[in-house]
Amino acid sequence: MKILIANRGEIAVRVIRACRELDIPTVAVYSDCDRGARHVRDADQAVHIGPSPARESYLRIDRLLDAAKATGADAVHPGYGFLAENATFARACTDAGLIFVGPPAAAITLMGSKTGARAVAIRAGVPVVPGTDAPLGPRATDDEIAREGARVGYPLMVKAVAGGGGKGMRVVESPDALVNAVRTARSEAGSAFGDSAVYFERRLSRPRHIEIQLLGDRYGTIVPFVERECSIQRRHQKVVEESPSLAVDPHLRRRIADAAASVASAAGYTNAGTIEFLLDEDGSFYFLEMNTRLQVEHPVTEIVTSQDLVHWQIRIARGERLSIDPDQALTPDGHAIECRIYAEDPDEGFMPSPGLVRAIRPAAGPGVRDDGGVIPGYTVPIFYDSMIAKLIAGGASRGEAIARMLRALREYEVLGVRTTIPFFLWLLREPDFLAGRFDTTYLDRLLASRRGVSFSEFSEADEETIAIAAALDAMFRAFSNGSGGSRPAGGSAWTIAGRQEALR
Ligand code: MV4
Repeated sequence: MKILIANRGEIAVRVIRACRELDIPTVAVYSDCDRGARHVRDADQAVHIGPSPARESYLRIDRLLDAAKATGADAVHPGYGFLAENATFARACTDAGLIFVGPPAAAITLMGSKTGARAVAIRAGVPVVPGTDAPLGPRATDDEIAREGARVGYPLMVKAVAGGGGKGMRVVESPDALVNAVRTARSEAGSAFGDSAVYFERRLSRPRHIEIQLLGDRYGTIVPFVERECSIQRRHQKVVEESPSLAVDPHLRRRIADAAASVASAAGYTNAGTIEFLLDEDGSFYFLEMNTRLQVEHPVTEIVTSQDLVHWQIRIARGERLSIDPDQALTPDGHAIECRIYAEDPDEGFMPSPGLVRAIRPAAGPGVRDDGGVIPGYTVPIFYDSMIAKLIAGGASRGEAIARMLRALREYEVLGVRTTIPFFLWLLREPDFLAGRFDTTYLDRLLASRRGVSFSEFSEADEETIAIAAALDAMFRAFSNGSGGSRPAGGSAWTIAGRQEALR
């Protein structure tokens, strides 16, 4: 076997690591701006596939297949994003005689339609959020739309059939706003997915996002794992994930896992996939959608189950049988948490902060895993998602995992670009987060309530910075007349740290 990784960044590095462990040679692909990227260096071979825009490189099925042919690769790992959930790509790989390290194209197509996926769940006897069973016809009259809305009930959500991840979603509070919401949702879905079909679901007010990772082999065995909780999201982007969830006890865990396995079986699913659920305040859970790929947050599951999901993806693709104890897969050993580190400036509304990474020192030490994708000297491009690393911490308890994460976040150094590390240093000390009192609306509400307060105040200065701050502070004191000038009392964390240092 020889695997071409049709992706870039941290996930390409993650897959290369698994291949190394299995003694499988790897082929990286890269665009113009990724010539000096870490995944290109780490792979055994690398093939240039085009200009920086993804449409002209990482999304070019023809160039990826040519690269596989040219290097003698006989398998393709899609990673996540890009072509990972593109059934045309999966089929093109198998048609070219390549092993696609992922689910069958038919399963991608089936679950890619959100109404199709709902129908599979209903057929499997799994609860779905009350809603419409078929997409709303493109020529549905205003009367028909209103009748369907009344049947579902308010508040409701208009969702894109081809959507997922919150794109093209609209909340409708009352009947008079429905026809307009349908119109805008349709046009948004049309331009985002090339499919303007929409459907309705009753809106749950404060659900938690619980998902079940699973593996399926080619012999009909499905193994569901301990849940992940991904309720900490900003504008439909996950920022913190953990496993297990504080809201799930062993009995509920088994019920959700059984439901997930039933949906996967009914879809004829194989390889790694994830079933998303909404968990309501009253403890009821509802199927939401299925992700037919390896997910960004897969490491938290690996930590609490001691399984390597990428190893299993490859072994399943090679035709091996799953040999995981199902009870062990559902029994978390400790607790794990993941923070997604982005090259974004949290003090500027999470604006992307691309540019040259002058230095990077990842965190390490007990219970810490760095899934990084960037080396010093690399320029974080403007063309793709700006995640530069995932930091995962594990421990015997949630408290231990969080303490290790806070320690690791303080240890992590990135020079040259702004990162979301200061934001996490703040969030992971919030009382409601620490107590597990949150749902999918938590982070956006919390951020709205603290407008303007700098996150940098919460990142502790390192020794050198403290020394510089102390020296500057001593200088200000020496040259001031004792009134403290116009500087306010209190001040930034640096000022306080400097003052403490000077007082020693
Ligand atoms: C919902 C919902 C409430 N009720 N559906 C957002 C992303 C997409 N995958 C589904 N989403 C939601 N669907 C119903 N019927 C609330 C959300 C939602 C959400 C879900 C998971 C994680 C974060 C979220 C943030 C806002 C809304």
